Amino acid sequence: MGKDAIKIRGLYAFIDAAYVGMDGVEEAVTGLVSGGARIVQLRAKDAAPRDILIAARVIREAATRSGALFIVNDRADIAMIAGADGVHLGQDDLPVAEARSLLGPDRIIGLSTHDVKEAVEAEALGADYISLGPIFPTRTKKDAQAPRGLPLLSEVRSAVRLPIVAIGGITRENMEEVFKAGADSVAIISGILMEQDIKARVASIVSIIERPGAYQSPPW
Ligand code: 3NM
Repeated sequence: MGKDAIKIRGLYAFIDAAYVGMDGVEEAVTGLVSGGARIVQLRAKDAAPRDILIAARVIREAATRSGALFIVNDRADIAMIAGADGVHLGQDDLPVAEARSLLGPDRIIGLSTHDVKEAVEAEALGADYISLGPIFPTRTKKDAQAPRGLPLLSEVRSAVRLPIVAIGGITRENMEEVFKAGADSVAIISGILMEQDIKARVASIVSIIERPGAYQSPPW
């Protein structure tokens, strides 16, 4: 397991080019990390690889300055070249084993899952964490599957030991029930990036998550 996988908890924030544009990457990462985000993923589904690399280098610098983890979506090659802390793979991206042979034992590999079977497989394949979604309806992912709901999250919680990042339609207002259903981390894209003041929204989310006694250490 990548040595930093243990840090996959709390807010999992995104720099999604569909919301901020490739020109807005620097401002977005500054807002996220200055608001207190400890994990940032670059998601740029429609951008050219060389533009993704440029953005990744900008984020790498900002994340290093603030001590945040930096994960690249889909592209293990760009994650390596930019010196990211890890990659997040979809079910149709490079297999975990091949990504692991590129990234080595210490970098983090996350895998998107949508049901118990995929979650259990992800653990067997050596992923460091899984995402599970969409929990609620989302407009951010064009090809998102049907919403899974919180009962499935609890089922997956009982089936795997890996950190679970719940994703899809999560907001500051509903995240508490998502943690209670078993998530270690909540991924929030539109619920942060559509806000006028990204930094303030992140700070408000982080202050709720880190409120003393709000979330007990999970038993798993
Ligand atoms: N993956 P928002 S849902 C990127 O189900 C992504 O695997 C999903 O965006 C999955 O927070 C999703 O704006 C979009 O709903 C999440």
